[in-house]
Amino acid sequence: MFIDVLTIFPDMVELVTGWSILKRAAEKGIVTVRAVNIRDFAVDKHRTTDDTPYGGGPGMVMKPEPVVAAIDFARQERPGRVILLSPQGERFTQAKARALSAEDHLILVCGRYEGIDERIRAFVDEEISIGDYVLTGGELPAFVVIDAVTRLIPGVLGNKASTDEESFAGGLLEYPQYTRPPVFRNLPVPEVLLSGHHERIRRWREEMALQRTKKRHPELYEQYLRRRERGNNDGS
Ligand code: 4GX
Repeated sequence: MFIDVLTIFPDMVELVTGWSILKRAAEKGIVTVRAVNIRDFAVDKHRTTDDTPYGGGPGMVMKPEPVVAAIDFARQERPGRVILLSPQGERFTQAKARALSAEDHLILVCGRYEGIDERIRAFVDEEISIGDYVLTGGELPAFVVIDAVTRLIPGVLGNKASTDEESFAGGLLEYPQYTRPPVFRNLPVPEVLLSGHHERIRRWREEMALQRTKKRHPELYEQYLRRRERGNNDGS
């Protein structure tokens, strides 16, 4: 997969390309992340990427020409899916991450300032929000998308089992996990996990995952029960 990150802060992209898992994926040729500096596509003397809003009001607006020229550049070698990160987008979910992991080329557009010129949206395929809070730019949301999507690409993580058993993939939150020591600051590991009785362990984990999902994420719990009735337990 080829991922372009369109941003006025290209140095931030090292945050995702520098860490070990994506670095290894890049070396293996599975995922390539490229920073595209929107400022390089500004044509005026001062290379401006923002301007004051028509109609007045506070804050600055991202100008359309540099952003759309950067999108054209990203698309020139291979077609790609253009995604704008914004609080107005559709909520990012594990199902969306799974769908995007099948794409060949993602073009992630990171806005700054108070917003973008509305006409940029005519050049965007979809708009994604990572949650209902306001950030200073789309870079961190883009990195969240890159992290969730790339770990689903075969060969990026060492071990496939660890991707599908985790939260959400199976439709439930994770069961509690423990490692050594058997007692830590007076807190013991549940006896069943030390028993070596695999069927009891499996049932305990299932029960804990159900209880925890019901308590912490009732909406996900109801969805899980409905899917189980339909005879589907892979989270889809
Ligand atoms: N999930 N932000 C984007 C600037 C902006 C505004 C409008 C495009 C259109 C966010 C989020 C988020 C803040 C990133 C505003 N760009 N993005 N930025 N939450 O809060 O995705």
